Amino acid sequence: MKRRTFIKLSAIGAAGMVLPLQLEAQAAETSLLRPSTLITPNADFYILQIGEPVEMRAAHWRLAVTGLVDRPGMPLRLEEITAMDAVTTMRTLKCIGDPIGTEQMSNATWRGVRLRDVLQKFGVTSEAKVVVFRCADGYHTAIPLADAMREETLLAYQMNGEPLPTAHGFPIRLLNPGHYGTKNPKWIVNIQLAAHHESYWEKRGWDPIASVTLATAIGTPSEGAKIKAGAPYTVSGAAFDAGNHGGIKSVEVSVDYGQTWQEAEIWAKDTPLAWVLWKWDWQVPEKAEPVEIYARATANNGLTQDEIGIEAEPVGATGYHTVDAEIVAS
Ligand SMILES: Nc1nc2c(c(=O)[nH]1)N[C@H]1C(S)=C(S)[C@@H](COP(=O)(O)O)O[C@H]1N2
Ligand SMILES: [Mo]
Repeated sequence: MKRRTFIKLSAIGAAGMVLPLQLEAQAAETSLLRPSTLITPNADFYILQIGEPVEMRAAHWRLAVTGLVDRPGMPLRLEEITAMDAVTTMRTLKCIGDPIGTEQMSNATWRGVRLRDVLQKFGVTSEAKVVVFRCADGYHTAIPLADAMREETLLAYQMNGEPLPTAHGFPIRLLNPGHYGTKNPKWIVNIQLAAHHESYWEKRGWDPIASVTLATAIGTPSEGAKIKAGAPYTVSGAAFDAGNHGGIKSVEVSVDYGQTWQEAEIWAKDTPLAWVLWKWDWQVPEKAEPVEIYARATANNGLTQDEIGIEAEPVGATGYHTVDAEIVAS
């Protein structure tokens, strides 16, 4: 895992070495919020796809818009798309396959055009019900026409001020608000209006809707961390609902198995389509003992995360994130 800064020390066998190393790691970790920035740098943004990334050359790339359209036309060149009205906005992407609390969630500022502006150039017929995206790596996925027509649904060509990196779909990817990564295809080469389509991951049992659920991930401490007794410690992380429940209202932390909850401070936020970052300053008790840290989010529509979770497959994981840590004598 590329962004893990701390190597877990539990594997170290020589008893004499363990203590000093653990304390060093704990001291450093105390000052580190994870995620530490609202915007994930491109080099740290998670990457996920069915095969190898595809290197496409802008000069050769074309976007064909086909199927149930009123005015079939020439495929679009990249310059034609970048010449259109642009939108710059923050968006978090998250993988549907993630267990609660993992790192396949990142946030960037993207620039692109509204998908509906592109579709309207070709005219959508009344028989069209879905928009199918075919990608250069063989991936394909469809979204309902109503989602495609949302003002926030974008074809992005820039990420954090740079041309979309190859790994993230150069030259063009979809940003589909409210939906997991599966519905945000990269390396798009064809957009097809259709009556029906069975997408790559649906054929393999995953949810065709892929709507993001309310969730929180604890970034610090990480699993197995040693926390110094009697000292201040900052628990921190990210929460996200992709706007599906009105955005994140609050995040709470529990260090007593969910009996009592403390409100965390939301210290970074932007649009509901981006994650919020939160932290809670804990005065760690004197007693050395194992501790489980829980975090849960409440959305603006009043929904609070449930303790009982479900596995990621097929609709995305739910439940609190819990981290097992240990309070150690200082
Ligand atoms: N062309 C293509 N697009 C794709 C995929 C893929 O395999 N091929 N995987 C999807 C999945 S499952 C996720 S989680 C996101 C990840 O986007 P990222 O790699 O930019 O973080 O890409 C989505 N778009
Ligand atoms: Mo994913």
